[in-house]
Amino acid sequence: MHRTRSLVAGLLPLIPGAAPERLAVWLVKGYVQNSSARAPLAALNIRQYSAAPPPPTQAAAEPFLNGSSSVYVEEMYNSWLQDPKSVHASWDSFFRNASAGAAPGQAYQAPPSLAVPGRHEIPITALVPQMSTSGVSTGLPIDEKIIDDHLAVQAIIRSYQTRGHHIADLDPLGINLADLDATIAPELQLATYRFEEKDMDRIFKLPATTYIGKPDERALPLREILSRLEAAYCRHIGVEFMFINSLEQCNWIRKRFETPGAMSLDAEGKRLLLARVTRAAGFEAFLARKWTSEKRFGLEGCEMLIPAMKTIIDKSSELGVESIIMGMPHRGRLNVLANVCRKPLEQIFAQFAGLEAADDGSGDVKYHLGTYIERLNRVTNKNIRLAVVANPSHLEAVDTIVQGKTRAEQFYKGDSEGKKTMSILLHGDAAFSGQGIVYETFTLSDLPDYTTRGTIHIVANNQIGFTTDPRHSRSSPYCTDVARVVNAPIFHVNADDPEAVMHVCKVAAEWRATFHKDVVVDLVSYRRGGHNEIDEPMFTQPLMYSKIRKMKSVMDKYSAKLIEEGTVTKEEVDDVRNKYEKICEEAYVKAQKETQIRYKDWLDSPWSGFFEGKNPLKMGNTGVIEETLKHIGKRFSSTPPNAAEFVVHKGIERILRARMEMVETRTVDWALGEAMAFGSLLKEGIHVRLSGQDVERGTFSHRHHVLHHQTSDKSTYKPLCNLYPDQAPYTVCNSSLSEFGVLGFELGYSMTNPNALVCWEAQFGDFFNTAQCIIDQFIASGQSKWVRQSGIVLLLPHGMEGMGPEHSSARPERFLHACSEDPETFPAETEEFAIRQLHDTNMIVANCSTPANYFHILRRQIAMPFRKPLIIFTPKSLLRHPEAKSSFDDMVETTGFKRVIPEAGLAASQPEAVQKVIFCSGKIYYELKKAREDRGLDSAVAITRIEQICPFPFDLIRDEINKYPNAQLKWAQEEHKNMGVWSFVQPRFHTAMQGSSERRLSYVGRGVSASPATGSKRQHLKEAAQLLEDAFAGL
Ligand SMILES: Cc1ncc(C[n+]2csc(CCOP(=O)(O)OP(=O)(O)O)c2C)c(N)n1
Ligand SMILES: [Mg+2]
Repeated sequence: MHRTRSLVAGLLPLIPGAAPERLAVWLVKGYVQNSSARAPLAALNIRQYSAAPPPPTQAAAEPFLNGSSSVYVEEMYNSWLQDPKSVHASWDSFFRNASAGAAPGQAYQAPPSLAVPGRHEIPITALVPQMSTSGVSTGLPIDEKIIDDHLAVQAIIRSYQTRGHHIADLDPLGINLADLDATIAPELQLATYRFEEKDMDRIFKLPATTYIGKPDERALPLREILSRLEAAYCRHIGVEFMFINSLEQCNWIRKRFETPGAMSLDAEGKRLLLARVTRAAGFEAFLARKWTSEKRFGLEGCEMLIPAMKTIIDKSSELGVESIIMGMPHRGRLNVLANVCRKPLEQIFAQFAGLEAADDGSGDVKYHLGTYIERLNRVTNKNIRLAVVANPSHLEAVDTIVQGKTRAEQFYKGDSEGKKTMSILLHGDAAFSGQGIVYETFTLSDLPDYTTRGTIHIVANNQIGFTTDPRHSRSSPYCTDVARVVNAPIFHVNADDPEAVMHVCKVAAEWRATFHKDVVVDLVSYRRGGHNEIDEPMFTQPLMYSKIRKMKSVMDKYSAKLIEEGTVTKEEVDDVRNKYEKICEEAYVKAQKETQIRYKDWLDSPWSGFFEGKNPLKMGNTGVIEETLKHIGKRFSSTPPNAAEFVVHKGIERILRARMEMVETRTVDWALGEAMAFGSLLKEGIHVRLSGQDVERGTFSHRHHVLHHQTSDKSTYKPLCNLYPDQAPYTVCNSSLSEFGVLGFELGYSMTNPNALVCWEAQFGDFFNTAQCIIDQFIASGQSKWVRQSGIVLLLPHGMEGMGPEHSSARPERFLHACSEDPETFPAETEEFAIRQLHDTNMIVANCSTPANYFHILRRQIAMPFRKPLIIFTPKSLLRHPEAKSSFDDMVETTGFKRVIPEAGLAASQPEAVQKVIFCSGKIYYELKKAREDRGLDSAVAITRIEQICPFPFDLIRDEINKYPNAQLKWAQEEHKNMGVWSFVQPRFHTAMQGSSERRLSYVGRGVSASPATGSKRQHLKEAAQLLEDAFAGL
């Protein structure tokens, strides 16, 4: 392994290869030929450099002969030989002088420069040793090798910066390679450059692209250059940054790793560091002793995670951050809560006691719970708020939730640059490279409405994922490569070198504060035990674990080092350790007195003041005064105030006119109803955020919340932002093409402020299932597991309209299956029936058939005294259906959301005569209604719509059934029988009928199917017609 670094030790003699003829060879030849009479070649003596600074000389190589100019010069020279006039006069003069025997440096005289030489700029003349300083013409030729060698040194410096991390000593075990690659890049190999041992003491000018020189050093011996590059890039830190396409940022990083002494830590810093490692190790040791076989996903082998996080927090706090939101997986989580957040130890220990919970809900395992703590940062003496967001087992799923929550906090605090609130995301090595959501998280990191202005990522890289080796778990060299996509610098560090870890963490925090971009710290470490405390790692990694068993802990190694260098005494080390153990023991005793655990103590997003003083069963009004509807309607239908300059698309003008006509006739369609819901909330000071793919226009081109100037780029107008001067802000944002990431983001956003309506819309409802994890793990079960509420709204376009298997159904059955309502229990009928149902459910699922009802249900999200996720199946064809319109009468003050819209036509006036009641939900209503009319069955058939599917309106359905004592009861749906709402409503109808065996609800609609919809339009129409036939059959 003949690497350049071997030169430092001067061990490897070089066999110089034949130097290819390049780099202004002509010039050397010319000089030799023409100057031999006046100065012997030997006088050049270019190979006899010494470590001493070269004597100043003016007889120098030409300063412009650097870099890649040699080929150019050669070409120019050849041209000049043929015709001296073919080149510029200055070149002509130069070549004449050179040919006439002018000395190097004399052939061309640059015009005097007014600029002071840069820090690294020294005249190249200073680097050519032993040349005459006297007179104009020494007659010596410039030596090609001087130039070549300087270029080679520049290349070496660049190679270290670019590729040095590949050969850094990153693995504490010394058996793996953090980049999974044992080869050494040619540019880091000695053979690539033509230096010999004796070149080691030659002096080379330092280019402006390096900071290895001290302030007064503009040139260094090669040996020192290599040694400093080694120290900066190839010891325990591997810096990956040269892919960043900003010179400023690259220089910023170079400076922080190359500057001599940059990584040194003072004695106080070392003692603090040791104390932190001691606590991290002490915590795990204490748990291991007290609960030997309990799963805790210990941090042993990567204890440096704790001081790393603390350093980032200290530094960020120093730089002005007041709130940090963190997301992390299982590994070391308890330690983070104890030692980073300083959650009371007795609360953590009580989790091991198997106590009953004092609050409702099913709870979660201890290494998933969140926390929120406000405390004094002792290093900076400033207050800091720390939140660890609760998460499921699903690795990395919490990432964008943390980002959304962070973004929301920044937004509500007016922290538009992210100076006060930031996020830290922790990752395991296998999960970071394996989970696609990580990529989605990075992709959001710089989008205007999603950026958190820089996240610090820390990878607890123990070089294993459960039982799988990295070489089987990723195809990229490093587990962190995904971060390169956003030009985030990546600092790999050997986690057994605490001081190196400190350095990269400080730099990471400074980076984030300076550039507000993501950065990654890769803590290359190991896992001392199995995947968890009861797992046997020797089954699968015998050699790795034989080595691990022999490893001393980082705490032992570091304390020994500090004792040896005299920074601390053994007594001090023991003292810190014993004191922490005593703290743990005392907390243990306290924990044993606890009789219950309280999940509320583990809440990551407390909504202080939101619940206090509220009647949990009192709903606010959702209707609004007509004046408000009118005002919003008009504004929403108007062109921008500067309409004369703002060119609106003709089609939009038509849409706006149609909207205005509706307002004038006191009517709303879907888009207007939605705008009125949003607008009225904005008027009440409620921030509304609508996010998702193409939501600004709306997938079906019905919304148009952002108008685009047709002749001026990026000039837009948002009517809903211009309703009232004192309204709340309205955010409408097209997202990246992600569901998992963006839905998670919006859920996190909704966790921050209960007084905001946060909506995520899927392009077509079906696509929600790529975000299934967010629905299952957070939306459906979040409150039950973590006593945490969210009022997020999911808008899922749904409806069978012949668009094929994937653009038809938003799969209502999937959501209903996850609803926690008991199908067999008719809730107690009190005055608060409806709101108590809402209070008790885990989610609300609705399919509204009128704009008014859509308006009310959106507003109800805020009118409720608590928060629940709302899933709404939204229409496609109904957006423009002439009948799917509502009157202001259904939206004014006295009105509200209708859980059920009963039959209101002819059939309702003579209910005894009704032969059939068809219950349905959503757009099928309009088709059934038309078919009934076509068949002249208006008085024979009642059609009743269920608008809120869950919680199920048991009371209203019972009343509706009882109203038609002689009618058959049908459920009609357009989704296939094994899909849609049928299997949810069937047992509930039975319960609503209170077990009556005389009446039975039967199904009308498509049969079962594996695919949600046919791909054939013809088949679709056939099925739709058949459905209507079946619905009215027998009458
Ligand atoms: C999405 C997901 N898939 C699978 C698992 C099961 N699982 C739990 S931990 C683990 C290994 C994780 O390895 P790594 O990310 O390196 O973290 P480590 O446990 O090594 O700290 C796996 C596969 C999971 N929790 N989440
Ligand atoms: Mg791992």
